[in-house]
Amino acid sequence: MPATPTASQLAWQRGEMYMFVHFGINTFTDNEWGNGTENPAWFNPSRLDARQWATVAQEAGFSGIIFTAKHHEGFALWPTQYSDFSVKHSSWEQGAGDVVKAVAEACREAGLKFGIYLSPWDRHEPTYGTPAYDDFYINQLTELLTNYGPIFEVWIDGAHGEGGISNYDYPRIYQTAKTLQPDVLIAISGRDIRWVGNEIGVAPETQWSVEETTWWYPAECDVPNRPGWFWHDYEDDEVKSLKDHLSIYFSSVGNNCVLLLNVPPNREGLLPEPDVARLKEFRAALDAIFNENLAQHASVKASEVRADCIGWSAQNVLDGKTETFWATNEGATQGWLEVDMGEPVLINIVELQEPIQYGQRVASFRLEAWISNQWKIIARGTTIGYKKLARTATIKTRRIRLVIESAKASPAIQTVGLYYAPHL
Ligand code: FUL
Repeated sequence: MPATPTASQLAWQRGEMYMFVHFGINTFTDNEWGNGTENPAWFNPSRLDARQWATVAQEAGFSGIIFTAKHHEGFALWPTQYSDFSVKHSSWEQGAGDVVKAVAEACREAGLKFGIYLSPWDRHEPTYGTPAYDDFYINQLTELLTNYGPIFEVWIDGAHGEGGISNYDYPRIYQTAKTLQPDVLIAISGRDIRWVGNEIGVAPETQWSVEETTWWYPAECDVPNRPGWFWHDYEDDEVKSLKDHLSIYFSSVGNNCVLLLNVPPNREGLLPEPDVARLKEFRAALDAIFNENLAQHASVKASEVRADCIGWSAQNVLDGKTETFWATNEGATQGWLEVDMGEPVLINIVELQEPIQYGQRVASFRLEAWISNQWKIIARGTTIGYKKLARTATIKTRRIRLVIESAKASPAIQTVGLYYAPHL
């Protein structure tokens, strides 16, 4: 059996974009990595409003939020019973507040998924580095996975700086998480979601969500919206540009990955205005580009159509549905699809999707356009997976052909979309 995603992995991938939220005592000390000697009283957002975070995320099209419940310095943003280094001893809400709870509730109200980042590296906890720390981490994880409703993703950072260790009891962490919440996905230092390998939002062109043929292990691109992960006032004018956002979207979501974009709340406890404004522009630009598949009324033909069952027609690639697609016969490793729009259309983006619920198959392809009475190659690519957004020169053409040159199993295509983005 080729590897296929679990139901949670599939839903996660289809969510495409999530918001990472780095917030904590570092927000008040201007650190990126705190050292664990901070005074909890310093954590004092003046008007923290997790609903504002959730509204901004939801309106920008993110499917969920992953929140730093605890970063490397060890300060817990919920009143953990296992340490005094938490919001319980902060000035905020006289120690009666719980940021994790506020974010979890705001996400639920906004229809967003809620996930947590729980740093294994803990520079405050006295047991760190001894076997007792494994219990401590499990205890905190258990609190988070028990008291805050469904958690879709636990982000277990591999960062461990000087004095940190890299080897925690990962099997136990994984077991505990899955026992408490069977649908949770464990990311980075976990088996469900892998780190793409950089923090710039650029996935290498070839992206297999399959490892060792039997293991579905899709990649996530985490990238900060500013130079740092935590808020610093001197970075208010270093927010990523719309051009950066679009380029990151194409090189992450458009390269078979999930995008995890970090937007850090400020000392008030609000997502800063420059980031909020930019996210609005980003949403508007995506809507303008992907509003309408320019091929939606085209007719589609194919090299072959799988014969063992009805319902694999080439035309399925235009119906916008995830459960219908074009399929080739068992044993095929190549094939082509031709989309005829009836009249010339201006395009510069070709969107391709495989029905990944049946695995990932295409290993190389080329795109051709009928220009000046002949087929011209307009793009070449390797993997497709959940989604490939191939950018082409701006061309006017009536017919586009996807030629699958090699595949690990008989190719199937769920979507062909044609778009034009003046911004690009
Ligand atoms: C890294 C951490 O060291 C950064 O502070 C940040 O949390 C990033 C998402 O992961 O490994």
